[in-house]
Amino acid sequence: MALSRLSSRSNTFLKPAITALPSSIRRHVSTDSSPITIETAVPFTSHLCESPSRSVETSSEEILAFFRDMARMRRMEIAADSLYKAKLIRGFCHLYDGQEALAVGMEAAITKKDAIITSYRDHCTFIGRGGKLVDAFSELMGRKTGCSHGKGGSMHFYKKDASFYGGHGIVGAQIPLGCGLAFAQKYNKDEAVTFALYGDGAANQGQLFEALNISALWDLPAILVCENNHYGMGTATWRSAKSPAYFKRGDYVPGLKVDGMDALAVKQACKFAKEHALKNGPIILEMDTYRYHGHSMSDPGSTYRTRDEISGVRQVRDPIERVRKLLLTHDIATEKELKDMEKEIRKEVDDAVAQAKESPIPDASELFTNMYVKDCGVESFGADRKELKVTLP
Ligand SMILES: Cc1ncc(C[n+]2csc(CCOP(=O)(O)OP(=O)(O)O)c2C)c(N)n1
Ligand SMILES: [Mg+2]
Repeated sequence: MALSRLSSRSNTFLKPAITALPSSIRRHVSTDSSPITIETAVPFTSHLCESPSRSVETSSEEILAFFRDMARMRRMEIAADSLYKAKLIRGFCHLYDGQEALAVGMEAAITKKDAIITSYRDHCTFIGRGGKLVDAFSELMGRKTGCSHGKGGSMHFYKKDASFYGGHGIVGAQIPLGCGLAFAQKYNKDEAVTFALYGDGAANQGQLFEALNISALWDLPAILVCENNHYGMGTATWRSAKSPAYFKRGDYVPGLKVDGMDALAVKQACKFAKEHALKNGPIILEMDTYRYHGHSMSDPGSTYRTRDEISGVRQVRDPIERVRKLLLTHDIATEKELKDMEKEIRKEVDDAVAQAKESPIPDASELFTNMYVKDCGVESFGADRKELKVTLP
């Protein structure tokens, strides 16, 4: 079973291929962008294409940024958990802790001209695109200053100026939308690609195969990223998928299986996929990852998997701890420096929560705006078709 393989993995991860930091430049690393090459611990597995090199070019500056960005995402999700329990966040709320390497690794390989579209598990993707913590918390609490003006909530974050197209609640619906974005990019000769993210559960949806067909037929620059966190709600992949080799399930579409808990491997795969997609059309990236929280806030996440399984992944594969180890073994930062950074992040998150709480809730007059194209004259009725009748603005 996939998960026993995961937990038994050795933790000799991220072995350095070259240790290129002379001792004289080991401090002041946050501004050091000189190249370091790190070899990924887990090889890529490919389907109908070559594999990218396991030697990933990076820098102390980038590794430190991975640490800071992932620690910020983790802290944000923990704060969201508390706000939900305090009933300040209502409705659905799906957390991303455990999967952070995907959000940071992907961003390290692409630009804001490249589009991203994802499912309801979207908080960290928004932050990765450059979204502000305060905009995220405001949205979560339904406030006016939220990234969707408080109307979307947890599942519908957007960031138009960074080509982030949401935040979608219908499982798999973002896949054909993402392929449509890729169609527009090709049509407009943008030289950009779209990353459409979906889960292992969504991978069983028919619309994935329809979208793949037309994308492959028209060589669209679509990168379909299956975030295989091994569960769709409470259903393990071995119970839902005849073939759990999601990277191969595009049949005639090339694919790559990637250690999705390793930010550097994710970056390497996304860089490879972007070059491939611009030249040849779609590709599937299966990211082997794990979510620590339950499916959503209403799921304790411990009835269909053991606590030992969760703590095993935390101990051996945690994306933040891997980067911490890398920073320490390469003498890029000390334990104290990293702890201090985490303290600063905690304060940054607390301040953003406090600021978001100050934001007002949207006006009642906003109830019917941003729903339809303006001036269509569409009428909306209440349940009895009498009490509430309004012509949409
Ligand atoms: C069309 C549709 N069917 C069912 C649901 C209910 N539902 C919400 S999330 C989910 C599981 C999806 O799992 P996966 O694709 O693995 O994504 P993950 O939550 O693990 O990120 C289901 C069945 C839905 N939102 N939409
Ligand atoms: Mg899943």
